[in-house]
Amino acid sequence: MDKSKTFLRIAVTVPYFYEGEVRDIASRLSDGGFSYVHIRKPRCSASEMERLVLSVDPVLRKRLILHDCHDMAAQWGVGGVQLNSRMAAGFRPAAGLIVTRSAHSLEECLSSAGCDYVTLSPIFPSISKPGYLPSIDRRELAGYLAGGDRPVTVALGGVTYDNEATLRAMGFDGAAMLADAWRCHIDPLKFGLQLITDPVSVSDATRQAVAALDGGCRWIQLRWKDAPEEVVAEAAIEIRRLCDAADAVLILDDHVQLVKCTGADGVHLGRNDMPVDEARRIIGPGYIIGATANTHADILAAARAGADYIGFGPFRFTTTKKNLSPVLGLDGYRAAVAYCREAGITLPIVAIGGITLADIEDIMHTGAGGIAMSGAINNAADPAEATRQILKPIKKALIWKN
Ligand code: TZP
Ligand code: MG
Repeated sequence: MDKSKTFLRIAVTVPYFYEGEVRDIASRLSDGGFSYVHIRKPRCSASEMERLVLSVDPVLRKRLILHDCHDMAAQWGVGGVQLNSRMAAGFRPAAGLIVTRSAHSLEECLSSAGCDYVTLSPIFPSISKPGYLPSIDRRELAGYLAGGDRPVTVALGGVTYDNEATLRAMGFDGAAMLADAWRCHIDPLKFGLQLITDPVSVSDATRQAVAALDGGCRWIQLRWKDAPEEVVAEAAIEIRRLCDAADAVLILDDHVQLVKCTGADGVHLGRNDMPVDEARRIIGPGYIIGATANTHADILAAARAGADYIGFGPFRFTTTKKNLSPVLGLDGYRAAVAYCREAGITLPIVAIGGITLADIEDIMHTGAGGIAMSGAINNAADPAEATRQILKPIKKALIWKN
């Protein structure tokens, strides 16, 4: 491997298997700019692994690196294997296999001479494991990376598309992403305002969506409690069409099983709905999952389970939702934002519950990433105009923040 030229971009799979994974792997390898995909499925069986690996096109399969089932690598036609220091001792790779090593210290990197590349982690606070923080001394790391006599070294842990340039500048030879390689990437400005529907009919649902989209909202949550599944599906398909025309995001409240068949971008789950990790395994990592939280413990649990944003509320009392949790007020948002910073949770906190135009500036000042609203838009005399007014302070705060 020519160290001076190649910057390796590597994707590490999510730890579970999901429908559509083969297509996702192929897209990362064919047009996603990734050199290799590491297949990391802790505690999987050899037959599960075989099914996944053999479903990948044989040409692309040459760029898969197995974290498990090493003995099968040559027979399955994959490109290589990833070993840890423990495994490396007795392992004799078949000729032609790429051999990579995992390391958690510079000493481990330096003892990995002879392998094709080594992944060093964690470099940044982990996204998939909140609280898993970097411990390698930055000065020693800089010295190591500047040195010539070391293996090709790829950063792992908290790596995102956004910090890839930083890693190049630090002297790394590559970047390995886990969460960021597979998740749905949404412009944070779209996440600024979520319109939550509160309809009595399909036409009412579409009317609410049309008004919010006209007003500039780019994120609709179809929420329709107590409606039969087929009626929610009908409304979702209509609103999907509207959202496509406006380049807007559509998520469904509760109905995990309708996400893929209606073409929605994801789902919002309350505290008594399907658990986030269970929904994640059903729809996979490329869809948005929002989770309702009322406490810091809820936020942490949602982040660990793989949520993409937190619907944190209620801000104040509202009649839109039954069985309301305790109200949080501005102090609740300040405390939650501080808690997330401390706990290494980077998910946007979306404020919800009884919010009006007059509250937005203050709420955004707490560090919240966005606002979710129902009544203040749907019940306004002119919902599109109300949306326009509401978006002004949100955009101002987000442009300043980003
Ligand atoms: N979850 C917490 S409060 C709420 C939901 C769905 C309702 C938000 O509606 P409104 O009318 O903006 O209070
Ligand atoms: Mg719900």
